[in-house]
Amino acid sequence: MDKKEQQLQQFVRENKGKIMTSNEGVKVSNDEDSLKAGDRGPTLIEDFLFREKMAHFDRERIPERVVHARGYGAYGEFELYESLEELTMAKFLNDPAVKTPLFIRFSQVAGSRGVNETNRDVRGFATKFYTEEGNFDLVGNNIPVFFIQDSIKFPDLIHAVKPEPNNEIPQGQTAHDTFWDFIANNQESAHMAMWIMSDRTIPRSFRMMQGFGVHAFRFVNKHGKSRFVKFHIKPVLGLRSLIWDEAQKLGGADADYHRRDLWENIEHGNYAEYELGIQVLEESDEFKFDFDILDSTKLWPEEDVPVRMIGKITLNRNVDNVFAETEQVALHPGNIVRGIDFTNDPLLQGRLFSYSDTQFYRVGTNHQELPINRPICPFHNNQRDGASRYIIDKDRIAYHKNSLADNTPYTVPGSKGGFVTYPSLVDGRKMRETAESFEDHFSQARMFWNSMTPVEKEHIMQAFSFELGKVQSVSVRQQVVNMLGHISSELATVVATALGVEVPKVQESQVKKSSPALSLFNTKLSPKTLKVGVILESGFNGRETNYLLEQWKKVGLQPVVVHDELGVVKGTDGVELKVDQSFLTGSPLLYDGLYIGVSPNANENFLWKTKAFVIDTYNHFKPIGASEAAAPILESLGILGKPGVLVDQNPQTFSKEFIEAMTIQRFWQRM
Ligand code: HDE
Repeated sequence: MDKKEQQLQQFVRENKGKIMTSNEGVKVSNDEDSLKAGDRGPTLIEDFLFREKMAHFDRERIPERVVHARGYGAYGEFELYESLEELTMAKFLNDPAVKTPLFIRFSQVAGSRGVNETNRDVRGFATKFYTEEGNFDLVGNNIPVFFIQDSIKFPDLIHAVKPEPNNEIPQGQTAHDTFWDFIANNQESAHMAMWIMSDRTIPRSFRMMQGFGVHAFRFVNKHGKSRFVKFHIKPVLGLRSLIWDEAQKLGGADADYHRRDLWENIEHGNYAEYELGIQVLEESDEFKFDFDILDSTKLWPEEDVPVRMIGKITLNRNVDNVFAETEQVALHPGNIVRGIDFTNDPLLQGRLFSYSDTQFYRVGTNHQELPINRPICPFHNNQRDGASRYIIDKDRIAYHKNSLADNTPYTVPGSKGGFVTYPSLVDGRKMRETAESFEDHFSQARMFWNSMTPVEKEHIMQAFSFELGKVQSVSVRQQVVNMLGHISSELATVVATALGVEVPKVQESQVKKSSPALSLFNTKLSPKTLKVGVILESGFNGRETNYLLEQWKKVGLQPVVVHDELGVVKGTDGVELKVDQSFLTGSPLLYDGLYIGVSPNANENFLWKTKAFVIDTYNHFKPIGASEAAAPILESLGILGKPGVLVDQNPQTFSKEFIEAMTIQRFWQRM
């Protein structure tokens, strides 16, 4: 048990097998009838048990986060590969022997707490490291850049993306007028607009997406030397995304798709693993780039500033109570520890105010005392009182400086571990202006476009055409397309044609550079934890199917047996398999690939449903495997021999080929 878990255990309560009492400790004899005057009479206000229960219920909800309302979290740990002493004093980055407990909350930005989880949206990727020197929160996203450059515009951006105020439509979607009106009229969003129209915003799993700290931070070492740093988190399973048609339909098949994926995999011991990486820039290199390194609408290309992997993150424990832990967790980019510091990035500076301010309002004055938020190191100061104060400070002295308590709690200088702000030079007139170096909005958007494979480009063009096709204002459509013209004429032309607006006559960016690291298709993939729907009819080939399932499980694939009824399905050779999902409770959307052990002689209804599953899987470019007996079914659908469609003529070779096909996952040649 790590230190955080030990701390949490003090607050965990189990109610099973216990006597029911009120919160004041009075034993309850009846929790079904309120106290009434006669058995048909009115309820009496004297009923303190009723009043307590109902009044508490009435206050069960706290205000949801104004953004990132829907989220899901888990605990884990961070292990450092080697000491980073030369870069930072942060103790958790100095000693590879120390395992740092952490909590990560993944989230969606736009929707309310109940929104469908596969909507196109940026995902929050927010980590609280419980270090020995206090909490360090890396509150990032799954995209390395942001819409705006100055945080004063954040309320405007969010007003534009949220459901429109007159009819509260649409929920958790960017496909509406006000959002695209904002983008067209705030062109620093151009780069981010490209990212959000890519498949990054419809990830396959929280376990298969990247995280980015976005801003430039600082590392400061014990000699007081500072360097700029950006944080990256890369998933061990590689990057995978859904496709748009799947994402939309999954909203109906399983609105909890992502939390279920994370929760189930952690429950099954398939821990989510990532590597933490850093890009480091010497202070002397601050002005060596053709963009401003403090501008959060720009990334530092990995080919120019390599990402150094510094440690491993493992998520290995689900929460006990989503409200107490995931809903009450108070993440804040201002939570830093010695050895890490802020930069002047104007987007970061505004966030430093917003997060603690929102936590004070949302969770309360003493939110830092809650079990999920407490640091694992001792904490003492002269802050006192406030709503729902939990700690009982028994000292008489609550001021600094004092003589009555020997001037304690005492402060400590930097040399003894006290936090000391890096003394960066600040010199300038007060003004409300954007730096000239922040003014190029299209070069990196173009670089992103150049870095995409043809399939990714196709998806981006479709996404723009879909989203803008939902926009009612022709003028807004035209304005966005005009903006796209600065990025790529090809993109603007395709989208303009789809929308029936004019092809813009603007000069496209001349940037030729591309950054291969930006493509979703350049990561090493693993078949681990992918799901295979296995449709079996009664009398399926028992020995062969058992063999295949075993081989697949060995590499970490997760077969899901599908039949027309739940219970068990009986095959030859005395093999009986538990049915995990029926045609009714399952869906081809929920599997990453399909295997059919069904013969053309199966009853018509069964065949019909099998075919429906095959067609969907095929249309989503996913692998399809079939027993030899099932081959005629594929033939009748005209897909036999197509890419990623495999027939089992020899179980040994077939099982391997199917695993390879699952690893590849999408057979775009079918497009
Ligand atoms: Fe946030 N953001 N944000 N944001 N953000 C919040 O804080 C804000 C920004 C991010 O799982 C809020 O606790 C401003 C960038 C995540 O609990 C709020 C600006 C990035 C989460 C807030 C930004 C993020 C939030 C709402 C403009 C990526 C969820 C509730 C500068 C680097 C954290 C809350 C969780 C949440 C403000 C922009 C990531 C209102 C003012 C850039 C992952 O304080």
